[in-house]
Amino acid sequence: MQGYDLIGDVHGCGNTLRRLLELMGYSRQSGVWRHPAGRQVIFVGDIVDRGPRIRQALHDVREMVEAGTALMVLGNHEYNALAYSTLNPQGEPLRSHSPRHQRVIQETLDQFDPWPNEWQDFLNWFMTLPLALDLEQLRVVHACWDDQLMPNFFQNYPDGTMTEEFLQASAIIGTDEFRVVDRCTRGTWLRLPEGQTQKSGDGFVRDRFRTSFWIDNPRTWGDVLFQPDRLTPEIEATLISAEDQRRLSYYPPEDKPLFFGHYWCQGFPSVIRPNLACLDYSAVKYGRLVAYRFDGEAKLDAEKFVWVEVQRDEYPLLEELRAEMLAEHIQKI
Ligand SMILES: [Mn+2]
Repeated sequence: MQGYDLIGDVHGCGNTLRRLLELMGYSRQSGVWRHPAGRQVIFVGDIVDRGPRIRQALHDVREMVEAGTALMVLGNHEYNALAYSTLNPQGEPLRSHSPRHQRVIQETLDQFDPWPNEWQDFLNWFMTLPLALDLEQLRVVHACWDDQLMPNFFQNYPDGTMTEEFLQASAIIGTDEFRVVDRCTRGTWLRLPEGQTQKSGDGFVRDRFRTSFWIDNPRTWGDVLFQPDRLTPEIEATLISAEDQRRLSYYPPEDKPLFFGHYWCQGFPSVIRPNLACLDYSAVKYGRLVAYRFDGEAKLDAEKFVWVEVQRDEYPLLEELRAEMLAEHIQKI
């Protein structure tokens, strides 16, 4: 056991990712980032969308995975890209091309515009990545590990990856495949009262809120709320109904350490519970790109987080970025 370095949502912060790898002692040798002691990175997903260097980040991550210096699980953004780009038997995309969905993926599509074949190749590669990892000493998933769903899923899909049929079925609400993808990549959530919506910090209007999956006997919605935006005090005081209870999930304190991303945490990284750590600290919103350096401990320790702050250099002027891409493009031809 050489140790694992678990890295949170990158979202196209490609230079920041390189700074984090360097900070942890990784260096790039013949195109692949490696650790001298053979440590492995595990990415919790969401490499794509939002940030300025999606393509660079994807190349770095994929080269590591293919060389065996990293593992990765799918994030909701990679899953959404697959569903957006895959047609059902009726010839419609599994994820509709609505303005809202378009807005989420546009940055990725724009950055790959000069390299359409390459993007298709990355989509094919996403299909080879698992929805979750159940390793000897730890578990990894993008958003939520559900004890009710995962044993059955791994029994049917031992390597945790989707098949074409699974992907098709996962786009239909109510199927087992939908439930697994929804839990693993989006986590648990509850719907706001009929007709109510909330505008989140990222500018999207939502009719639901994200919930935690580790509170012992939660009583109110406020007890399980887990997202940067609070609800109104009245809504937070809503009692959890039996129906809500069915939609929530609980990860027991005696289970293996679980690492995940997804939740736009803010501030300095901390351990949620001795067997739970979220690694998403909003890198792409000028937050921190966070890693946890795991060495097999049964109790996670806040001292083992490392991070880099996302700096302005991750965001050059658009023209500079275009010039950079053009130069690289010319180099290739
Ligand atoms: Mn994310």
